[in-house]
Amino acid sequence: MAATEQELSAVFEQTIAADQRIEPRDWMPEAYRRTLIRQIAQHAHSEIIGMQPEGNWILRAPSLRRKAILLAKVQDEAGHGMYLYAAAETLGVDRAELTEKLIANKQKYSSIFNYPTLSYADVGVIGWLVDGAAICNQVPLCRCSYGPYARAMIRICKEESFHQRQGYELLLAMVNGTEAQREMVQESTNRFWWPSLMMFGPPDGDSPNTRQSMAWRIKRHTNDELRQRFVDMTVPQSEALGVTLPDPDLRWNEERGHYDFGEPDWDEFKAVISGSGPCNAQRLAHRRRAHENGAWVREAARAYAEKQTAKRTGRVAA
Ligand code: BYC
Repeated sequence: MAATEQELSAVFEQTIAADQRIEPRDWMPEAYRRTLIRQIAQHAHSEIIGMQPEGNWILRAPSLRRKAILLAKVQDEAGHGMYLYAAAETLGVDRAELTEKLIANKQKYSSIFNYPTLSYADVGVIGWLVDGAAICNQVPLCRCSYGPYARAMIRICKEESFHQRQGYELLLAMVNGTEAQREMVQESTNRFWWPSLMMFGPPDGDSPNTRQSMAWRIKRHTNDELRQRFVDMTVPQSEALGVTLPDPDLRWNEERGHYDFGEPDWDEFKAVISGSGPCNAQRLAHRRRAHENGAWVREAARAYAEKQTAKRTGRVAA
């Protein structure tokens, strides 16, 4: 006799409570599937759109070495997008459908990529702060309850650590260079600090998804917990670089054993995630153009796959 929905739901809850993984063939509540598709799609889109701000500097990298490093990093982001679209596909969606939703502005991507990259120091600061924030947020996702997402995150996190270090190494070179280079690093840090804090999402009190995602062990920490962890980790790094973080309220709180810090501008955050950030229109237009220009590649790949299948099965391709 087939199990009832109640029995299937009990097995699901037990699996979560025992800290085991839910796999694609397992029964799962529709809302769990929908939440994962939303988060993984948003994450995949972020990796793909995230190629644009840094890609902007590949042709203007100051040396062959810097160009090779930046090329490798941007290529890694494309790879991360691919692993994540593959993880989303295990939930019964198609990556073509997700891309259509992205370019139709129906699915989100990380707010951080709607800010411009105005100087080469931004490449270092993105590695240091943006990839640093990404690591803080993503390491706990390696223990997410959904198997394919958790496994994709393990590899992604290893590569993100390299990205963070390349950013920090670039900044170390710049702060040990000329006064103009040090100023570039400070100016870039001033622009990216607050948007980096916003990457963790709204404050817990305004986060509609956190409670349920924590109960399902998709998220392991709240947005505010991870933001605090990021600040605590980053302040000593800023001191080592000799860079000031643009927050007059930032100070060590002996009692809490954490840094206190100011409130990001949540109105700015809301504007950016609802499409009115400095680069939203530009990022989506670029992605749309790349999708249209790539139509012939998808067509060729499809024709090739059909030919291979026809060869294997002895049928002639239509
Ligand atoms: N930007 O209830 P909440 C990278 C949305 S890629 C835009 O807290 P949740 C990298 C949220 O989707 C980094 N939207 O949501 C790549 C929700 O909207 P909907 C990407 C945001 O899901 C290239 C609403 O606000 N990382 O590192 O529980 C180069 C309410 O929020 C943002 C990931 O995607 C935001 N910052 O928590 C370099 C990590 N924050 O869908 C680096 C995976 C919130 O209800 N994602 N929203 O309309 C997560 O961990 C979680 O989804 C979040 C948000 C913590 C981001």
